[in-house]
Amino acid sequence: MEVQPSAPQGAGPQPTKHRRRWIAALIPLTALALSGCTLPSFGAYKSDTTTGQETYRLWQWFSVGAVIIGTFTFLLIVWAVLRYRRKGDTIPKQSQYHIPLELLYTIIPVIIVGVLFWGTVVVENKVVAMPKTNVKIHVNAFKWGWGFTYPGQNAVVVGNTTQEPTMVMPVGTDVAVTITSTDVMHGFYIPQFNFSRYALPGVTNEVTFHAVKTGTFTGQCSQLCGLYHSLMYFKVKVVTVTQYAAWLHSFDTPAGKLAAQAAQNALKIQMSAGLPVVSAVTAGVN
Ligand SMILES: [Cu+2]
Repeated sequence: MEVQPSAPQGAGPQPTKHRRRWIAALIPLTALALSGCTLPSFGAYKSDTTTGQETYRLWQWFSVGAVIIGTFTFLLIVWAVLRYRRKGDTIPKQSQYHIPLELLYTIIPVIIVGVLFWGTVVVENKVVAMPKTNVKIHVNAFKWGWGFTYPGQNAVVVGNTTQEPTMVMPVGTDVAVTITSTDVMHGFYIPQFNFSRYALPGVTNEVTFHAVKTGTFTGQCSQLCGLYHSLMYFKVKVVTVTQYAAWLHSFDTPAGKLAAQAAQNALKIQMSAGLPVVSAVTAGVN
């Protein structure tokens, strides 16, 4: 490889001090832009349920607050670094017992924490509210799958590691969901609902979903529960109220009842097997 003789000192154009500063400022900004800061979602799902959207808005406000406070702190650090960067400079004037300043930097963070706390409490209260409704779904997790039953109805949906079950629910309606587990801790997680809740043995967790649009969403177990945890997927299908009624009625026909019974039996076998059962039945029109 041919080695180019280096240019004599001072021959080429030297970057000005000004330009060097610009380059130094652009490096962190480029890193910030390239690191994928998605706006205005800040990386969260907008969500398709009313409470999920509340959570999303809370996340947005928290993120905006974090950006403002982070920028302010960053600028203060940069200012201090540049202002006192020269070696040999004497230590800047030290302010001790500056009461107004000390009060300011104590009170402002307390107010910030108070606002974050207040916003969280307001949204959490909405998320855990259980308005009265006739539409109910019971979710049961087990090693390694999900069973969805509809109290007062014949509908049963069961799935396992090789066959994702689909939880069908109506749009624009409060749907009361109870969550349990047969064996160990699982996590009932629907990313696009901004929702996750433990499925616990011996404990019944409750939540109400109010979906704002129809569609099919992916759900999965969010707790490392054992060997086939990574295969514990399910689907959530939000349909119109009419489609939901028709789907429920499909289990009331003799054929539907048989399918539901088969699904119930499959559910029992799966729960007692503790191993993935390939031949599980997913009943109903999914
Ligand atoms: Cu699990």
